[in-house]
Amino acid sequence: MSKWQSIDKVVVVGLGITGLSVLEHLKRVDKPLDVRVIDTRETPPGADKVPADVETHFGSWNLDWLLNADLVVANPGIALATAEIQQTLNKGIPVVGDIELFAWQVNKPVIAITGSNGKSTVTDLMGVAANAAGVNAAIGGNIGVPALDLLKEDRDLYILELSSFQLETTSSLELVCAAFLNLSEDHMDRYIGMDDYRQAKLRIFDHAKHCVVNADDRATYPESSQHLLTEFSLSGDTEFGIERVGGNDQLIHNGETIVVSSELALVGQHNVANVLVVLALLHNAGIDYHKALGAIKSYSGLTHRCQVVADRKGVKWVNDSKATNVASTLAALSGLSLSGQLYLLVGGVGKGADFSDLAPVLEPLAIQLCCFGADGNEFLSLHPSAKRFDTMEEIVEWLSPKLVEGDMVMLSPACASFDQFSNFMARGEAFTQLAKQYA
Ligand code: LK3
Repeated sequence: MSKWQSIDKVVVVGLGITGLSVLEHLKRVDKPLDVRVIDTRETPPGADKVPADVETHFGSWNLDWLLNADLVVANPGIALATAEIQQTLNKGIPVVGDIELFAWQVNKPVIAITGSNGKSTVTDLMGVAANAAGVNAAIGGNIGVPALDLLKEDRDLYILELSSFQLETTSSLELVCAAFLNLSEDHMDRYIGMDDYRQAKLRIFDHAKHCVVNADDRATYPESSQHLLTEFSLSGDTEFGIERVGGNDQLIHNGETIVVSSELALVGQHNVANVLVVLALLHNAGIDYHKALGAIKSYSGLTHRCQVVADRKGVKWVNDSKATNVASTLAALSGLSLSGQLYLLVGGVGKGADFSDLAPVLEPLAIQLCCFGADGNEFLSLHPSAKRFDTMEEIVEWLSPKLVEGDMVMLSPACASFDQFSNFMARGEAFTQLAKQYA
């Protein structure tokens, strides 16, 4: 309540499912508020679901509304550097995100996960594992359900995936433990450089009791020495680590083997790291991970993440639409073994990324690189096979008559989807439809 005492006029910027969750939450606040919504899109998603007593301004900014607000709640899709937001901040008006409102309200323990890659897998698996260990936990944030919607049900633990954008507008989130998985280039259209991006992610540790960090990636460490660190690593001697025995990774906690990688349904080294983080988070949250081992072993991963969506006539179709940056596509390619040709679909919104790290990995592969979308041209120099298309439909129409047993068609685009889709999920569903149609 106290946070709301001097707040009467709230302006929500950006609709969509997060904006709607904010509007609903503001209704539940124990005081009447004057709530308005601005979205620069003419018909933003969710426009038809705005409550009748909320005034809307769509299609452009409304500086007058912003400058007369007591609080502005900004969608993570809006850069704080936007001139209108800067003017608001300069007038001393607080600009927060939905995660900050969540922090004001929540009265149960919260765990949060950030990083450039793997955060959805860790968040989802953490939810599965906590529930298997008997904890009534819910997951949300940058994955599936907006954080504020989680508060509609009473849970004993909240597990949040947080993006750097969400962390920028969050300042009072207290966490029982937080994990920063890794840092690689992404969102260079919104940050002035890697350090700017890293600093946004490091905010996750500001009020965290335990900090889970990656000893193989020092960029994940907080800058102050005030924090309680739990380190994990795939190479060094850390509290959570691995020991290689006969080609198998033993996942170790303080010298004790917890699980062997061959027992995991998840594959790949990056997933071994993801499981280590889940074990570290469970441990730091006081949850007995032994009770969760069955669930962890059988966890087979997320939709849109290296998911086989069709397997016919010896040809596998793999949906990795969730690969929205270079490191994610590299992870999908690592350890890939196939007897035939790989048709790799890349492109979309490049976000100012440097794609050249893909070239040496593509070079030895039997590959046909199929480039599409707004920044598809950025991939043309990465492999001699590269061919330009406008859409995934065109690609699939072109390649399907060429497919032979042993081939694989994989969407792992290394880009955001906003040029042609509402999000990576819609892109993955479109690919799955094509796979089902042509496989
Ligand atoms: O960067 S994001 O957090 N996520 C995208 C990425 O590239 O990682 C996901 C890409 C995809 O799904 O293909 C992000 C960027 C822009 C967003 C814009 C938005 C909502 C959420 C976003 C998340 O709406 C813009 C509203 C503006 C109204 C003034």
